Amino acid sequence: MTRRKILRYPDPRLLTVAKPVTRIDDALRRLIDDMTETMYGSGGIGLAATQIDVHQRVIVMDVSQKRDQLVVLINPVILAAGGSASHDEGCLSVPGTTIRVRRPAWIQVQALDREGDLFEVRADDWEAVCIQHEIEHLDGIVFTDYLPVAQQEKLRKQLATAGNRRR
Ligand code: GNR
Ligand code: NI
Repeated sequence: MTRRKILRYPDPRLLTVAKPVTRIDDALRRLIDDMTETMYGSGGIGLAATQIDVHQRVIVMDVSQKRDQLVVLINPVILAAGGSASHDEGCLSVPGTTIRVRRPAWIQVQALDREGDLFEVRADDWEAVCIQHEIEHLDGIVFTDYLPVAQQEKLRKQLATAGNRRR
């Protein structure tokens, strides 16, 4: 397993729309292992393949306290959603920034697991927040899109210099 570099906003590669996975093979499972190591290694509760510059519809997440409940979602689809809730969200691609985002409070999701078997899960709380946040990454959306354009512009400038310093 290898920890991969996470793309930082405003990297234009974060705007790429990921393609559905068509083969679940060893190469894909290696990608999943790398994403898992990258997520745990950086302390995130989720990671979309987009964030490591791989534009396939793959998500890993673990919202458990003990960090021992890994969930892999391949080609995830939201079948139903309801309610409404706001949470302060963070993003590994936008370090040091939290944004309050209002989203459906629960979702019913269908996806393939790492063996290629279809499963469904009803998610709420942080799990629902995380899955929606990750699916947006797969669609080329970053949560900064929820900010007014003037604030997006300001943040882009701040992070462009902060990011360069860290590299
Ligand atoms: O680690 C993460 N924490 C988080 C907190 C609140 C809402 C969403 C998230 S996802 C984020 C990891 C990440 O950037 N995934 O794309
Ligand atoms: Ni994110």
